[in-house]
Amino acid sequence: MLALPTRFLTRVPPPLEQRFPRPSVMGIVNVTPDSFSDGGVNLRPEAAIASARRQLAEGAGIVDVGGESTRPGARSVSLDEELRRVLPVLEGLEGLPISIDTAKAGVAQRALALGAELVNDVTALRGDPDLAGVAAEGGAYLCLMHMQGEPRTMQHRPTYADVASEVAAFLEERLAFAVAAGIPEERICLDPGIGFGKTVEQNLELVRRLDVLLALGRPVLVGFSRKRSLGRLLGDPEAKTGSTAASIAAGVAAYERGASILRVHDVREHVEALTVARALAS
Ligand code: HH2
Repeated sequence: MLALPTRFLTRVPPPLEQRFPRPSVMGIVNVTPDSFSDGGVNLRPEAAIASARRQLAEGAGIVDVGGESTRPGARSVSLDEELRRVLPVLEGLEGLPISIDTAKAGVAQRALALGAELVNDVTALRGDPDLAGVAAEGGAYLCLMHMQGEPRTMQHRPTYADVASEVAAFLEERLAFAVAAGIPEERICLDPGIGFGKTVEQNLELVRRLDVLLALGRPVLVGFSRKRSLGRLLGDPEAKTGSTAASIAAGVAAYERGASILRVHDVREHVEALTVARALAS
């Protein structure tokens, strides 16, 4: 058999916009005791694996597996604990399209070795100095998300002069950083970080003015699913989550304003709604 030099054997994924045509759905499996909407539900690996498989069968293009909650007020978990939570799940999902929701290079590295395609880093490469190198070497897709502050304190009076242009300026800088670190631009998508250091009105404004983020030239991912802003918009000032119906409205609105990937908990409902929205798009 012809022996190929190893450089021909390394993974060269197609551009992110080809791999995830608009609209694509990213399902969610949180292997955590404390995630804001599905905490505890998927702590057993068998439950998490079954949930991911179901979401893929329902039409998700990829499923995001996370072992650390980033809900408002959440505290960080150790590398060992995060690995203990996600590794059995990733092993059970080998060969399927998986994204790893982590800010830790050690977790991303193990996930990529088990076949994960995308690194979803809510710190946009500000958390772990080794993560950019791991994503670059692993040939991974990367999602860079905006967050003001950090999960423990981010909802204490978030302030912006102009939320859309400040989020865009942040993502532009992070995109340049990632590219300089060796991650090809065509593998990167950008995310306004709904609920990460933003009021209800600021979250809505980011979707209304998604064109400001699209002007950066990269696909945009939006994660409005079940976020507390939706519950608060519906009149409960103490809401910790939003309903499925409210999530779908936000997801479809984001798609119509140009979002490519919708990160959602209720895959089947979003796939149905987006299929119709796409058919109706002019
Ligand atoms: N939201 C959450 C977690 N990760 N990643 C991206 N790129 N965008 C998001 O909007 C986003 C994210 C929070 O939602 P969830 O995973 O359901 O909850 P928790 O962080 O409590 O596990």
